[in-house]
Amino acid sequence: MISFESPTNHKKLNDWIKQMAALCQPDKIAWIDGSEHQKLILEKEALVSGEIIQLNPEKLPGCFLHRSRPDDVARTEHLTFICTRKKCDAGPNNNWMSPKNAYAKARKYFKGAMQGRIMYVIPFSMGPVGSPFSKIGVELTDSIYVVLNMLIMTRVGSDVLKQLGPEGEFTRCLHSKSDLDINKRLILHFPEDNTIWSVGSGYGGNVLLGKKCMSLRIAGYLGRKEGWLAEHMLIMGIEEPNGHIEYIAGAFPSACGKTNMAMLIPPQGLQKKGYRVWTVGDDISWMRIDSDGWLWAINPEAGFFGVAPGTNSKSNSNMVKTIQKNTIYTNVLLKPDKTVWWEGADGEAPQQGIDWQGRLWKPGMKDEQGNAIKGAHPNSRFTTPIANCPSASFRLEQHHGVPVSAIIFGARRAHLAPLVYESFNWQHGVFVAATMASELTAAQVGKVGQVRRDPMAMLPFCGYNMADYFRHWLRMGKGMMHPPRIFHVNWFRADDKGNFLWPGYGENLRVLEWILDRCNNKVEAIKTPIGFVPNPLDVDMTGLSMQDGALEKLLEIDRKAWVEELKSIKEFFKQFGKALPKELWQEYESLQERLKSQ
Ligand code: GTP
Ligand code: SPV
Ligand code: MN
Repeated sequence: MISFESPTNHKKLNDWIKQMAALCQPDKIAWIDGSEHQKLILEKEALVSGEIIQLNPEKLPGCFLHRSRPDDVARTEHLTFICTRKKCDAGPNNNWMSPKNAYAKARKYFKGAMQGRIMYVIPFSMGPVGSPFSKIGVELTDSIYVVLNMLIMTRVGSDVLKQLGPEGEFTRCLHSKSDLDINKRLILHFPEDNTIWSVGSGYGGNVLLGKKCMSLRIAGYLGRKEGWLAEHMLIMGIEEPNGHIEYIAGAFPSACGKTNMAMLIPPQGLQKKGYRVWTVGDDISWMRIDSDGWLWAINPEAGFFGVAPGTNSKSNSNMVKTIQKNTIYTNVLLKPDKTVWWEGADGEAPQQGIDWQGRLWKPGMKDEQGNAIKGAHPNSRFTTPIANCPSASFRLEQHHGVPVSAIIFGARRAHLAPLVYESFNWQHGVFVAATMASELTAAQVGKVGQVRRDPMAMLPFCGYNMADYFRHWLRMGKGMMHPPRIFHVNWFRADDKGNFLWPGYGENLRVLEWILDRCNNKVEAIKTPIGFVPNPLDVDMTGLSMQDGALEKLLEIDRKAWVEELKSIKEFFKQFGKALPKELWQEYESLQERLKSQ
């Protein structure tokens, strides 16, 4: 058996590491201490092994490029499992395996998988170390890429072990890239054991186990037990000129605009109003009811793992500034000057470069089917510290988080969903969120563009039965004196030719302004069968020219299409059987009534 020196006297942790090492058989065990010194050594090793490529040190200091396997570029939802003793506890929307079978199957893949490799031990905290919101995890991995990413995305190192003490609770996260074989890939969650096993992948959401696996699937399970929420949400603050800041949390499915909104830059036309936007988080929000009766939120992460394509100085100049240093780029195009490029980056496409698969690339190249070959993968990403971001909130390290005034659910839908509407109350808001649907993007393996129901943007991330999750949401609403108001937005409504009707990005502030006015009872709204929509005159359009009637079109409710939508909502609800809270059927019937009668 491999022996190792441990910096902690946490017996359970040390025993677990011993067991996992006996299974994976690494040559060596190395503890990650979070120091700059150790990070530099790891970077050197990864450069030598070719796992990362050094980028131009003058133009992009501390930045690296990594290429993953072509079949390992997005989360593989069909290989992701919730392993509870009872199948019904995973619910109809999760893949399920019994813990016994899952451990047995994965054990075969893990066996000896780390031979000739080092097993890195990463103690990490999701949330500021020591905050009552925070949770500790320990990830064991044979990938330096994972270590380097975790150093950016989470708080790693010795102070985490100190916080953990000799007996503290932690999530056991085991990862091996093994031979990166998609046929031997599994992402397994054991909520009843506070354990995650991931094997056969090297891609972000599959392997940075503090992110979706722990902070949503496992944390969601814990949150239900302990009375809090773990959500796929950005958190942003909007500061008025008088210095007052209001916080909004927003759930959008993957690659539907959370990162962009979290660091939005006010559009020209609204600039004289003097708003400033502060970024708390772009992907995950943990929320608790405080003694003041408000919902408070923290971002458990310390970095952004953002979508590269489409990121430019116009769409997101804060992010462009953020990713100039200490950033890991994954699956983007490498330019001859050792900088990077992607579709929708600033400037022209380079004359040539090395594409995300490591092949020579020139603009205009086509594949056998005649489709343009992309320089960067559509789900190429960057990993970068939040601290780099010019709009990073000063409340980031506060153990208390921020109070949430409004929760926004956003979907990508060419039709149906209007630009914005407000729910009538919390229960109706939970119905709106539970029935949201969105088009698939490149962030999932699957058919891009297809509409699927994605409740709370959590379909792939809910670690237990979604019917129980809806019930938990309903119960949370009852526990608050000042529940946030719930809204739905859609930046992606399109005309018949498929062109977006709304300019989006910074211009979205116009909608957020209306949302905050609603929260502060400053503006009336129009009651429709689906909720309150703005009177078009109440959306400040200063400096934004749109075609006559475009805003009206964006806010239009197509009653017939909504009646159609009811059918698919019914189908969706029916799969939960008796487990679905009756309040949601009540809301369904009320909506049906309103669509008929008004
Ligand atoms: P994950 O990291 O996968 O959870 O995604 P995300 O929700 O943070 O998505 P992100 O902000 O990275 O946006 C993904 C894509 O949506 C990018 O291509 C953006 O350019 C595009 N996008 C973001 N905001 C808007 C918008 O307001 N309008 C339009 N049309 N596109 C947008
Ligand atoms: C998402 O897909 O929602 C992401 C990227 O934020 S990943 O970490 O891969 O889940
Ligand atoms: Mn996400």
